[in-house]
Amino acid sequence: MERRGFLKAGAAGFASLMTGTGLLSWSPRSEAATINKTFYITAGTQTMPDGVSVYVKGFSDSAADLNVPATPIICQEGDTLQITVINRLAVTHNFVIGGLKAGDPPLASTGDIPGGGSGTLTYTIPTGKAGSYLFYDNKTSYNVFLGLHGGLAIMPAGKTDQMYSGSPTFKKQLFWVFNDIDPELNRAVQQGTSIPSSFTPRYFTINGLTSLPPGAPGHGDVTQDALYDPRTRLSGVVGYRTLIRMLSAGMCSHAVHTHGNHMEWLTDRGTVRPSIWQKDTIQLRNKLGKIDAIFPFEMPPDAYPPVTKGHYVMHMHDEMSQTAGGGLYQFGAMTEIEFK
Ligand SMILES: [Cu+2]
Repeated sequence: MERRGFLKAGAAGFASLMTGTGLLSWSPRSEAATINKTFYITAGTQTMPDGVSVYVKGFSDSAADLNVPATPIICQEGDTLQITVINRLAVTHNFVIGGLKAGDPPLASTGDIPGGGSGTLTYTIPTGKAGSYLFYDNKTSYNVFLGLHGGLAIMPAGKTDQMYSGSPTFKKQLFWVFNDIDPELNRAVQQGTSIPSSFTPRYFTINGLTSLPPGAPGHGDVTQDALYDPRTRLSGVVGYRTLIRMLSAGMCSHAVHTHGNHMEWLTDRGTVRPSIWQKDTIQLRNKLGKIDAIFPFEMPPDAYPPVTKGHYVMHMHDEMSQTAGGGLYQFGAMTEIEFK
């Protein structure tokens, strides 16, 4: 058992990772800065929508928190990241920033952090690295699935509204970090038994939460319901073009689908697409897949008579990801899109 620092994630734990509206806020600087951040590796349980308690680990903001995913980091090219990770658990962990493109080695790593110890990563970001990154633990092949992951946004130097130099512009940005949970794996890690050789996902999360449809306990609670979580929900008036940085921490490939508008598909696995397709459904690949897309918040073209307000949904077209516990429908990775 990994008892040290054992916590219960819930409203309090998850609430602590919400910052303001939940959007990434960014003001560019003419000079590079050093970004100091400390994460605490903590563990505990999270209750799934069917009542099952699942063991999770996170890169948390304090020793008393359990944040899954971690609070995101935003910075710009030229900045120096100085990230200290304090391991509150008994087993060795690490912290790496994944590569920009599929197959790239990690940008940087703390190296091994023994139980009870700490490690620091210092990395000055060169020009050309603007993009969306998953930071995670790659000490084992499965630590990332337990919740040890988060998003890093690197902005092009001096830019407020482009994700790479010359990209279409946006007004707001946020992360959708997806994970797939096989409770058998989490239980094996908790109990120190052998790691299962197969992976059967039973829960699918977006920024650590699932949707809780009307009538379900927790529906509408911004700390519990992915439909309402301000870190996740798309909310804006017509013209509030929103960049969505989508990262896959999990084992499953997903088909992200938005109602209301098509998305402008900018990148796949760190590579800028040769042309920008407007798509309502985009594949997010498994095993560290990532895509960046802009939800344009245009007047929904299919509505007649024309509308400027309304509620739509992002759900995924791989049906299993919309369930919990092997079939409990609409308790999965989805969120709301609100035209205000
Ligand atoms: Cu649909």
